[in-house]
Formats: sequence, C-alpha cells, structure tokens
Amino acid sequence: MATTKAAAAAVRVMGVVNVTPDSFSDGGRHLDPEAAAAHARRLIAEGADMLDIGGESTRPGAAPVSAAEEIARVVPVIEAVRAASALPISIDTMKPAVARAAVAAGAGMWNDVTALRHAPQSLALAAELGCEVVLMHMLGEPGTMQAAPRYDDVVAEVAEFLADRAAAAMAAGVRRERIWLDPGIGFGKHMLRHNLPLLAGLRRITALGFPVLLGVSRKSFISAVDGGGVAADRRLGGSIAGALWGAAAGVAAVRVHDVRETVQALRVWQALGEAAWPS
Ligand code: HH2
Repeated sequence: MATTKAAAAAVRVMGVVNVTPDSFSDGGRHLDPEAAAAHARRLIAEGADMLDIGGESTRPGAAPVSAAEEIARVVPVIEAVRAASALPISIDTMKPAVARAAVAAGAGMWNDVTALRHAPQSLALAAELGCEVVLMHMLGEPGTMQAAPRYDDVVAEVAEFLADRAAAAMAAGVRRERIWLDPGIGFGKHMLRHNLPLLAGLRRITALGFPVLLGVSRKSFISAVDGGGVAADRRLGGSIAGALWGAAAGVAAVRVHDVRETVQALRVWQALGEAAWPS
C-alpha cells in the first residue's frame, strides 16, 4: 500500500476549481464562493495534490472579465482553501493583477495559458512574486484560437515555443526550478489533426527537462474521437485515458475535473507497472 501511494504521488493530480459562470466543462456550478470552496474541499478529500483555481473561462466566446471581478471571484476561494489546508494552490489567470492578489492570498503557482505574454509586465511580475509558473502553449487568442489553427509540425512548433518561453522567463529572473510547461491541449489546435499528434509526441515536451502539466480532462477532442456530440460531463473515460497516456510519457501532473477517479486510475496503473517491472 505504501509503495503504491508513494508511486502514485509521482504523477500529481491538480484538481480544477472554476469560479466562473461559463466554463466549458462545469460552468456556473461553483460561481458562488461558498460553493467553490466546498468543491475545493471535496477535491482535496478525493486526493488532489494541488488545486487550480480560475475566475475566467478560456473557451472561445466566453465573456471577458475585469481584473477586479476576477479577483472578487477567486480570492475568497483561495483564502477559504488556505484556511482549511496547506495544499499547493495554483491561480489560473492571464492577468498580472489577479496573479498578484492570488499569491498574496496564498497561491504558490501562476498558471498562465498565455505563457506570460498577455501583459508586458507579466514576466517581471512572475520573477518578483517568486512563485512557480506554468507556461502553456496557445496559438492565437482565446476568443479566436479555434478559427483555423495551422502548423507544419505541431510537436516541433509547440516544443520550440515552450523552450523559448522558458528561456524568456529565466532571462526575466524566474528561477529554472520554478518553471512548468504545458502543451495546451485544445488551445489553438484542431480537434484531431493537432491534439492527437501532440499527445503522441508528448515525450518531446517532457524531454525539454521541465516538469510538464497536462490538461486533457473533458476536452472536446475526446468527444471527436468518441464519435462526436459527447457532452463535457460524459467524457470521463477519455479523460482518464489521456491522463494515463500523459503518465506514460512522463508528465509531472495532470489537470483534472474528476479527481477521485483519476487518482484511482493512476494508482492502479502505477501498481501494475511495479508488479510488471519490479525495481
Ligand atoms: N485548460 C483549461 C484552462 N486552463 N491551464 C493549463 N495549464 N492547461 C490546460 O489544459 C488548461 C488550463 C480549460 O479547462 P477548464 O478550466 O475546465 O475550462 P474553462 O477555460 O472554460 O474555464
């Protein structure tokens, strides 16, 4: 049991807490801070190793949110989680003002889907805050990213982008050991033509030498692979398949909505690996 537990911790599970009215995956369910804090506590009880708290949806067509509104959504939830637990908290935002307020409230990681490109001061602020940062690949802007994404070689282009952003962050003063990379599944990628080869080539991203965060949970490509028309909350099987695929490719953490089921899947996968190839 102890071995299985320790090994399962090798791939960390980041539970998603969306304090938004319109997230593609669970919009509106946890907009009230009390409901969001209760959801966060549930994910902790289910075995999350960290939480990713966000106050703005990144899906195309989502309503823009001011920094003040985003702060009003996420800070009470961060404070409530911090009061109840020492679990690492990530803030999912592209806005420097939100990142600053979230870190002041107790977040230790800035998850930025724009890889610190949204505002000119983002890189310097990440260095100043001294928190961990997730640099995610996205082609284009959230509003239009799915219009007509084009790549010659999606794996090579995503890897090159992430290596460049890591270099930019380090040049701005972010310490190397604080940097995470994320291929950005579903962000400016054609459902099957780009997401599948990118997942197939995930080892090229983990080989860059930074911890990799992977978000496949409930994403649209799962519905496309499964014949189409599968609602976001009916994509658990595909989400788990993606998490296990990421684990096999060496990712450090998976960003998921269904924590309990993912933790169990990773534990079984890990235990089988240990039984098959004892060290
Ligand atoms: N995916 C979403 C949001 N943030 N951050 C990282 N680093 N990687 C991801 O894959 C990622 C992310 C989209 O999922 P969700 O938060 O459920 O939806 P929405 O953006 O609509 O709130």
